[in-house]
Amino acid sequence: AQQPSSNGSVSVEELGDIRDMSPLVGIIMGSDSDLPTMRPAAQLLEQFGVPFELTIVSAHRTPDRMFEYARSAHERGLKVIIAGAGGAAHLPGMVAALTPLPVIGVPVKGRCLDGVDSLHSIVQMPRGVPVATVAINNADNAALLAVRIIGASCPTYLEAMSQYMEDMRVGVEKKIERLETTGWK
Ligand code: RP5
Repeated sequence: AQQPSSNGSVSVEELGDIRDMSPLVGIIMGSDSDLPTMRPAAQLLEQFGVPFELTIVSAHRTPDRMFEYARSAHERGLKVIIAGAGGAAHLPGMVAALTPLPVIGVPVKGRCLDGVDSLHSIVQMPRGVPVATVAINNADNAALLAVRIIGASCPTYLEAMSQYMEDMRVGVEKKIERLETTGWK
């Protein structure tokens, strides 16, 4: 498969099998119980032709693995890390403290407190250590943000994002049209 070039000469369709490309995005999560919430991020990256890797890294249960993952991430060629966690959700913040890469945090709704605990744990970072936090359980937006970040230096993905936005606009227009013909029933 070809790597996307910075002059945008390769379209997403021409990229080939993303499994043959080195991952640009790392999707990590604190537990396998986060997987159903985080899977849409992987699906969207696949749709955009962005090579990614996905694994479990827990700030509390596997701290050494977290250090190793975060410290080696940029040397391994990753450009963005998406980190999902629930409850005392320290994973995104700790990873952001260990890597110069942009980190996107996904607050995962747990069994109690409706995910507000996760949201607050992830969003309330101290000045100097940013985590771009998306809405509770919104792994889709984490992936879309990752595509935009990578797209800033890779026109192939920027064009794919513009197309995605256009498709979304057309989808809403069609819904409005349908509802107008049925008298909003
Ligand atoms: C966090 O604790 C994980 O990110 C998960 O959301 C939460 C609960 O984990 P399990 O007890 O389900 O493994 O570390």
